[in-house]
Amino acid sequence: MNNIRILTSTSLFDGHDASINIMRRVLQEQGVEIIHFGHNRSALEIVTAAIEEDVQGIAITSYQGGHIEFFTYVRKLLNDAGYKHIIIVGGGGGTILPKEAAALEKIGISKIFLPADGLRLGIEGMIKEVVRFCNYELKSFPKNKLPKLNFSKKIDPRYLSRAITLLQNGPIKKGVKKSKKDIPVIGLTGTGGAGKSTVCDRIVQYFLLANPQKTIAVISVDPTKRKTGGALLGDRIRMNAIDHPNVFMRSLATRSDKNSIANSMDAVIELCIAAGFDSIIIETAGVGQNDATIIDFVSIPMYVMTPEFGAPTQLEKINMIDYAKIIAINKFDRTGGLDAVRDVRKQFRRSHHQWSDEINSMPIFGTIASHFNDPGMQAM
Ligand code: B12
Repeated sequence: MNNIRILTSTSLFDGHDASINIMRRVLQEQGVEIIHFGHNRSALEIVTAAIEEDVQGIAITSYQGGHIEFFTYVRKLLNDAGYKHIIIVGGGGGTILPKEAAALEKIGISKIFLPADGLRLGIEGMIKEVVRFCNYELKSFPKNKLPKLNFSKKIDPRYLSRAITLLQNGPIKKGVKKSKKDIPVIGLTGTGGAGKSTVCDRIVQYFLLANPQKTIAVISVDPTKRKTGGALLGDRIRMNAIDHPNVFMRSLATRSDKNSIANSMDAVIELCIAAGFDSIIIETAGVGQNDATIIDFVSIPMYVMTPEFGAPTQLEKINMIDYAKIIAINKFDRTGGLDAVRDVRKQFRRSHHQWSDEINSMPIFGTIASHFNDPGMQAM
């Protein structure tokens, strides 16, 4: 089987996400990398994400009644951008009539799954059919042959996203040219669930406010499941600021259960620099006390943690405290937030040997990234 990546979402104005959540879990069990986009997403958002993520397929559920217009518009936007190859499948239970499903299949939607298909095939059977549709290899685009991009992106994401795919799927090429350009590369790492993606989203938001002309690439890594080979690439769902012409975002699976970064990380960074981005953020998969892999790839290592790290002695074991240039104690409003900031500042001062510096001058910030205008995030 090829490395299959599928974007899953519900349609615009549709909160019925139970069905797509079931389907994406079964897809992941079949070894597929899922970029889950949640619910209530516009056709343009879905198409932009599908192009940046370079997926083979998109699975959409639509229960809101506008399925003919919605699926048709997604197909049109993809075709206009040169992405006729992306498979679209969907479902919407009894809200989509068999004759409407047939009409959609005529305009290039590969399959609309009706309740009758569920009865005939079962969920696993339907998912096997989706995997069969999407099991094809992505090859490099003929040079400069794509149609003009019909939506605004300062840097055309299409060649870059395909180059990243080829890097991840092929043998790792050491030959990606090292750039001489020196741009800030932020490495965001930290424990799973600490809120790295939300912190990342805020950094992008503030970056765009402070540098309206500058571009930024965000590469988010999530773990590949050892048991199935599938992955839930769920960071995109947390990112609101990326819906912007100056931002490119790509989710990557580790493709190994031993790493917190993707197999092709350094080459992906070089590709983003060569594409002309002014800055890059790499977000790793969740890490434990030991993992500081990211520091070899970035110029500004950042660590995101929560106040629940246990006794202060636990801090002495965390490798990233020795290397981080900035630390966010996120979800700072939880019990023990202030104590956590003090303890981490002390540990930071010890491990960086900054004995003569004022404890409050350590770059440790209590943040609540999910809050609008959070003073901790702004200070950071
Ligand atoms: C569960 C449900 C809800 C839950 C949603 C929970 C959630 N988080 O998803 C709640 C209670 C919140 C809800 C709310 C509403 N709902 Co509602 N809801 C349903 C219900 C009962 C089931 C939908 C469902 O998830 N089915 C489970 C899936 C797995 O099965 P299925 O739909 O039969 O799909 C089959 C195939 O199509 C296929 N399939 C489906 N999708 C996909 C995708 C892929 C990739 C594949 C391979 C296969 C596949 O798999 C199934 C196998 O047989 C339907 C009625 C019904 N009985 O279908 C109404 C229904 C969809 N809801 C309806 C409405 C009106 C609403 C509300 C607007 C009500 C209101 N006034 O507030 C709100 C809107 C909420 C919102 N924000 O969008 C209407 C829509 C009418 C329309 N479009 O004309 C329906 C049809 C009920 C009705 N008869 O009036 N709803």
